[in-house]
Amino acid sequence: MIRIAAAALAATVALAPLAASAAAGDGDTRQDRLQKRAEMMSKRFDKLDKNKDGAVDKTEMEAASKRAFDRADTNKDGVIDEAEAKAIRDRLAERRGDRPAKANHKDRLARADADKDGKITRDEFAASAAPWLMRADSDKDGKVTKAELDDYVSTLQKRAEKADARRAAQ
Ligand SMILES: [Ca+2]
Ligand SMILES: [Ca+2]
Ligand SMILES: [Ca+2]
Repeated sequence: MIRIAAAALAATVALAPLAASAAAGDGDTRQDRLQKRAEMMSKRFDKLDKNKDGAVDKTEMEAASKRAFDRADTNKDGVIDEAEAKAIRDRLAERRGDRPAKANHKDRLARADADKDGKITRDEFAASAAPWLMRADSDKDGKVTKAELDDYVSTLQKRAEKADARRAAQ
């Protein structure tokens, strides 16, 4: 049981942005959702930065993705199938302590399955799990510093403010 929980948690690490978006209620504004996402990203960042040098590099991201994949692939056949994906979703839902996985949540895992064969390969998983952070790599040096993450979040925040203002004006 402990092992299962650890596996699900590892999957949660790799799929953090999913959890953050799924945790937000429907009535939240974009800013509310973003705030939750920002907190999640910051926690994620600290976990990913294994050598504690204040930056998350590609190696650290790939290592985290690999660990998460290995744990999610419980039958060790090299792909995350529907049942294993469901286990991730159920665990995320359980962790949030509310209703079963929402549709958007499901869609994101489904989106990782690039060739739509119902199975997520290691490559597909790596491609879907890590890049959320790389978007923050503004100087494109292959690693994301905390400052870059903060900048990225404030850019998203400004965008969300505009979107909320637009929505309020309608
Ligand atoms: Ca690091
Ligand atoms: Ca499998
Ligand atoms: Ca950088």
